Amino acid sequence: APREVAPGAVHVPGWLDTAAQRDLVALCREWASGPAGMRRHRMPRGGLMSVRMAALGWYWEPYRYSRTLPDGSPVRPFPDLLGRLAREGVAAAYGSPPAPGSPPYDVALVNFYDAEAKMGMHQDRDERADAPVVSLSLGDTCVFRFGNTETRTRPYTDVELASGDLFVFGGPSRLAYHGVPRTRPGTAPPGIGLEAGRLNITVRASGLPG
Ligand code: MD3
Ligand code: FE
Repeated sequence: APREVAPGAVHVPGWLDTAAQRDLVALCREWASGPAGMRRHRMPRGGLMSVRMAALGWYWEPYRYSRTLPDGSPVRPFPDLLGRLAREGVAAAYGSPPAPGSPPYDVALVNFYDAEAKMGMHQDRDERADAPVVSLSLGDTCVFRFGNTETRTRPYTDVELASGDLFVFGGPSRLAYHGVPRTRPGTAPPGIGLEAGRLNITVRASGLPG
């Protein structure tokens, strides 16, 4: 059942069944192959992110979207399947799908965490649309830290995100600080084709002109 962690932030544990998780893991492998696949980005101050990222629809690097990769080659197209899943996810979390005329879901970021990877507290503010972000978790469970909109420190709430969980972040939660302080290696369920590590797919509306 959906659980509202904060206004607009809704966690739906076990939203994806094993078959759907297995299909998404296989697609992530495909999306991770090729030029925009599984890069460790360098932050503006020089540090290398421990999370590996692949981009679909738009290329993301700290902290902007672009239509092409740094070498000028095109980004992999945004899959219709992820647009459908995002709208279904919004409906499952909020009780109704996005209103007609809402900005279209057009970008997905696929994050891969090995046993050591983590993501520091940050806001997602590179999008020009206020559509909710839809997050799907696969593989190892993680500790997800959901904070406030003012600071990257307390108060925050830690939530365990397991394989198959849906999380939707909209409304007042859209600009909350959040991060992943750790994963729990060895907790991935059998039968989804991901023996070690964690994948997270976030689907977003960039609000940028097509
Ligand atoms: C709250 N990813 O890609 S997913 C990210 O698990 C990111 O890989 C984390 O933070 C991960 O930017 C957390 C949950 C999430 C995603 C986007 C959000 C929470 C969010 C955007 C706004 C507020
Ligand atoms: Fe984020």
